[in-house]
Amino acid sequence: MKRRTPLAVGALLLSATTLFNSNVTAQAASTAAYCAQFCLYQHDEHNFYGGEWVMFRVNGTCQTIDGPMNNSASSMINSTGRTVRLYDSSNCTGAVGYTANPDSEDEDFSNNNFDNKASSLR
Ligand SMILES: [Ca+2]
Ligand SMILES: [Ca+2]
Repeated sequence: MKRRTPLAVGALLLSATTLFNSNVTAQAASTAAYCAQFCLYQHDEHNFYGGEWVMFRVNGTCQTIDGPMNNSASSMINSTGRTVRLYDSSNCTGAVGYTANPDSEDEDFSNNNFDNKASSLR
């Protein structure tokens, strides 16, 4: 019976590692699904794990995208009932570069020719 103890400990450690990894994955998925407003993600496929993500409260006014997300957004989730427009320039000037429909999501801005460009939104 004593000879089996190390194996049992090893199995326990393996289980703990597996549990931890699955927790991280579950947390990432649930946080992405949890976007209650309008969220921008630095990478494709809403992959904020290792990248930035920012949630905006869309209220009809222009909001500047600051910090590392400026010119870096690659995907979005729009959980609002509003149309959200993204602009390449700051202060919502110039042409609308991307239009997010109400209650929609987009895993990749590349096919919209708007990857890593958003600097403001309304
Ligand atoms: Ca990006
Ligand atoms: Ca820009």
